[in-house]
Amino acid sequence: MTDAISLEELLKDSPTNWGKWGADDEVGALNYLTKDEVLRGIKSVQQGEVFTLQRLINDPKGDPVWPGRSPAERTMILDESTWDKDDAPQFPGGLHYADDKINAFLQGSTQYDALGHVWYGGKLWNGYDARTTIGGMEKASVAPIGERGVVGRGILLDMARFRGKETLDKGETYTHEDLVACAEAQGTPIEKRDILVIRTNFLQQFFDQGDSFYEGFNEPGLVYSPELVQWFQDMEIPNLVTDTIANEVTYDPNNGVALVLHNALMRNLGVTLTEIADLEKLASSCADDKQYTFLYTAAPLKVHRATGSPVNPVAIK
Ligand code: UVW
Repeated sequence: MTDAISLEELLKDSPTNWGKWGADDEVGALNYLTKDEVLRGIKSVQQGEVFTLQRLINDPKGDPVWPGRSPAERTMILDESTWDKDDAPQFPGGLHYADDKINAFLQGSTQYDALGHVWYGGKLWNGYDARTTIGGMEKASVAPIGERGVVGRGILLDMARFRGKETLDKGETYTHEDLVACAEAQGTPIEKRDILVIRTNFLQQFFDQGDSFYEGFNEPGLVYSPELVQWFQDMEIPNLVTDTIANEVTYDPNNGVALVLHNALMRNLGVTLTEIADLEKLASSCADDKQYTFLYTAAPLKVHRATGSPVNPVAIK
């Protein structure tokens, strides 16, 4: 522990949406994605071009994960060699087949965080008691997000290109004002209820640097300010998607606190977080044709009481 200010103190005047969508709500700001928002997203489709935003699980080049997590392990259970053995399962007609399983952190690849994934002060999203996390998320697990699905207008904010860099640097920050300026420079302003999809290309450094990537781990990203939180609230942002492991600067340079926005945005406002997205193909296409908006669709796996789940979001331009 450091002597950094506590999240409770730092965020004591920060807005919350607890109770706004009812005492039982588990999907938070996704409630902003009404039918009209789905239709607004569909209106942004102009070319019929499809981009999948998930990183390969078990990438031969490595899987970037939050420190302390490990990449998925895939184990082959059945393959043709199974039938070299006398005790192989026999099926009428001579059927053979392949089966495998993975042992994976549910947040070990492109993923949705459950709204209850982080907390402080003993309370999760919507005021649920943190003890409801024990042994599995009784409240605000990822399953209700999977059940609902996420569909709306997405807007790519290519912060790396905007800053003229191949990748943002370790610990580099940007604010909501930078997002607005990036959108203006790209020629398409951010609208209320847009799903923000922010590119830093920071994980390129994981592939370039190998294990030394984790030395002094401090990802670039959005940095907390009361004005930024109010902007998310006023803009009714439902979902923040990035290509980093944890969507925000890991340690706030102003106070040293870890993952402030996970708390100010997700725990307090109910903004869903999508992490480790692969935005490279989408971003090159947007840079080529200058169309930065698209229909964004995603649904994490419905895993009972889980804190998060892998996802393969689809953007359609
Ligand atoms: C943590 O909350 C620690 O990580 P993430 O949001 O990346 O799953």
